[in-house]
Amino acid sequence: MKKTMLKTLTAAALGLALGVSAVSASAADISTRLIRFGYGLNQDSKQGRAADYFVQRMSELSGGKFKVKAFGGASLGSDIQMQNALIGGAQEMMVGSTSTLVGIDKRMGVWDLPFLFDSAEQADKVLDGPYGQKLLDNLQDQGLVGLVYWENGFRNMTNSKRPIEKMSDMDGVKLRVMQNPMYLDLFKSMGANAVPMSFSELFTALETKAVDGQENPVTTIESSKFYEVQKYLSLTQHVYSPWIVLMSKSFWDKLNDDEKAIVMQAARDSRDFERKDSREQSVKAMAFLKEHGMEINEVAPEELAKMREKAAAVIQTQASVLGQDTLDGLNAAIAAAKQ
Ligand code: TK8
Repeated sequence: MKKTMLKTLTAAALGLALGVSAVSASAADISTRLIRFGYGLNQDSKQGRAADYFVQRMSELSGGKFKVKAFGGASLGSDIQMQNALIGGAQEMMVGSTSTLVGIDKRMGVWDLPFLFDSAEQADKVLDGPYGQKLLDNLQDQGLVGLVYWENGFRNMTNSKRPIEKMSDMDGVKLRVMQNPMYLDLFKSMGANAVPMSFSELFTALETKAVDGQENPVTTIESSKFYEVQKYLSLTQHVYSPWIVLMSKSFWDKLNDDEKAIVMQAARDSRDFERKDSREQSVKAMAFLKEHGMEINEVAPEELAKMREKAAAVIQTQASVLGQDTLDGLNAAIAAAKQ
C-alpha cells in the first residue's frame, strides 16, 4: 500500500518536472486526429516557430495520435478566410489576429483599444485571467473555440515617405490597417489615409507602393521582410496586439474530455513558448532592422500625448460598440493587474 502510493507520487512528481499534463497518453482515450493549423506569417517567424512547437507538443501528449499539420504564409487563406473555414468546419485550427474577429464578435475589439496596457506582463495578466477567458468563451456561440492568446506585441509604424516624429507627419500617408473599424477611425483621426487590407496582401501592396506604410510589432516587420520595402520605423507602441489560437467548434465537439485536455495543455505550452520567443526576438529584431537600413525613431512624449488624445476620442465612440459591461470588466481587470 505504502509502496504503491510512493510510486504514484513519484510518477506525479516526475510528470510535473517534465511538464507533462495530468493526462497520460497511454491511459487516455485518444483517437487518431488530423488537424490543419493555419497562420498568416512566414514559417520563419515567431508564429511559425510556435506553430511547430504546438505540432510537436500535440504529438508528444497524444502518443503520436494527434497529427497536426501547420500551414504558414496564409497558404490556407487570410485571417478572415480561415476564421470562416473554422466556423464552417472546413479547417480545424488557426492562429491570427483578434482584431479581424470583430466581424464575428464585436467584444473582441477590446484588445484593439489604443494605449491600453503599460507592459506586456500586464497584458498577460488580463488576457490569461477570467476576463480574457470570458472573451474566449463568448466565441463559442459563433462556432469558434478560443484556446489561448499568443503575443503579436506592441505595434509600431513603418512607411516609405518620412519618419513619423510628430503626429502631423502622418498627414496623407496611405496607411494599411487591419480590417477593423476602430483602426480605421483611429488612424484617420490622426491624419493618415487609412486603408483596410488583409495581411496576406500587404507585402505586395508596400512593394508596389499601393500603400505607403503599415503598422505591426518589430518582430513581424522583420519576419515579413517589410524592411525591404519600408525605410522608416517609428516607435509609437500604440496598441498591444495579442494573437488568438482558435479551434473549429464543430471539431472541438467531436473530442472527448481526454482529448480536449491534451489540446488545452499543448495550447498553453505553446503560449508560454511563443511569448518567451517573442520577447527575446523583439530585442534582436530592432538591431536587425537597423542593420538592414531602416531608420528608427522614437516619438517625442508631447507628440505621443497628441496621439493619445485622438485615441481617447475614438475610445469614447467604441463604448457603444463594445458595450458598457465589456468596458467596465476590462477596466476592472486592468486595475487588478496593476496591483
Ligand atoms: C497575421 C496578422 C498580423 C496582424 C496584421 O495573419 O494583420 O497586421 O498584425 O499579425 O494577424
